Amino acid sequence: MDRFRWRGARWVMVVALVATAPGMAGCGSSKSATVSPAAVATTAAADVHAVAAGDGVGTSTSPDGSSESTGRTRDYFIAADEVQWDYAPSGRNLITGGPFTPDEDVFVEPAPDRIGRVYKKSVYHEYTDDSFTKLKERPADEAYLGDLGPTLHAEVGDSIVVLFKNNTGRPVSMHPHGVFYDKDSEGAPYEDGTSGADRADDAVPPGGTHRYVWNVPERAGPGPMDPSSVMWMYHSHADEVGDVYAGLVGTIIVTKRGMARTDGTPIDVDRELIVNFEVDDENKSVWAEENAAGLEHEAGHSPFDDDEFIESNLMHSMNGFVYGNLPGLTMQVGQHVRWYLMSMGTEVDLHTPHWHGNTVVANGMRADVVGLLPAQMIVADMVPDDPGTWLFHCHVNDHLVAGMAATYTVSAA
Ligand SMILES: [Cu+2]
Repeated sequence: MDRFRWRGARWVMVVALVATAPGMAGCGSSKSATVSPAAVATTAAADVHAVAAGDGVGTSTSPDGSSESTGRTRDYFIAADEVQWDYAPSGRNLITGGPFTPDEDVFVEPAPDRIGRVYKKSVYHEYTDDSFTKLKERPADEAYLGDLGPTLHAEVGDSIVVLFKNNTGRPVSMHPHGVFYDKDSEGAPYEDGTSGADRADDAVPPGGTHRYVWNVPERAGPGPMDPSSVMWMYHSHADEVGDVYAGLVGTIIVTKRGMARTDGTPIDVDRELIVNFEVDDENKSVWAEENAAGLEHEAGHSPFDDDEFIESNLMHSMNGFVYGNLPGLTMQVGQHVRWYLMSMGTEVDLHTPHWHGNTVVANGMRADVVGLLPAQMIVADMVPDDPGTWLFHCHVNDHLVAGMAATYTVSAA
């Protein structure tokens, strides 16, 4: 276990060894690494600085933008915020180009006994600093992320430090997949024999803050058959089911050592796109009762006794959008596009994302459909050669007709 106890002096020593290995950058600079404007345009960039600055561990950037040494701490300021989320902000079915049909209105049309397409949700937002007073603006080319939280990037060897604030009225947490954490950074309450400070991460109370430290050893990075980066998710685990359906989900992208730009994105990828396929069961969100408050229903019954009401709250979404409302999946012919796909949910959440027009390589195999089960993640690389606006949808019939469809656009090079 010792080599995984990446704390204090031992962690610094590991970093120092890496930084001075043959072919790696030398030491000497203790100044903070800066994030280039290009980097800001492609990621929700962290405040990045070298681990153990002042201990002789430095960072440098090569002409192509790749970082030559690792061991950065990537600081993020993330809050859980309450929002009113619109699953179809255009008010139309942008796949058909027309108004919603009666069958589609089941999910999106508000009525005296139906919620419609706008729900109270909780989502992760990135802030500029620990005052949590200013949201970090999401670049226009990341608008497609929708209700997904900020994308956290890291290179193998780095640490991710999240100062988390809970601005919602419910206890929530941040539980990461894949990375290395101690018990005070797991973000999940269960009887694990811990106590005191080791439980402060489990469920951060309303108004509270917690500092999550997630290290990124080799086993959190790409394996032998993976491309230059892999994805992990993070999500709230205080009320595992209710929090995730409320919207508290985001992703972590880990790039192979030596393959990252300063902002952590892989140098061999031009465009990263992250899409979560999920039947958002708003009946099981922590806000379900509040969302249903004031609706008409049979005297003496809850609206949740009504099967048709239950059905109307199953939002077959991609990043929180239905019926083509997911915006901005854009790219150019010849670019190296990396799709990071994931799913959340329950037994209905078996999804088969399918691209029209172009193909991908996933798990080393050519495909235009890939498979996802709940909480599964898959990386698919595309070099589009066919310009146009193309359908990108779940191929499960029931999901497709319920709105799990979007388009992506390939422009000429
Ligand atoms: Cu599906």
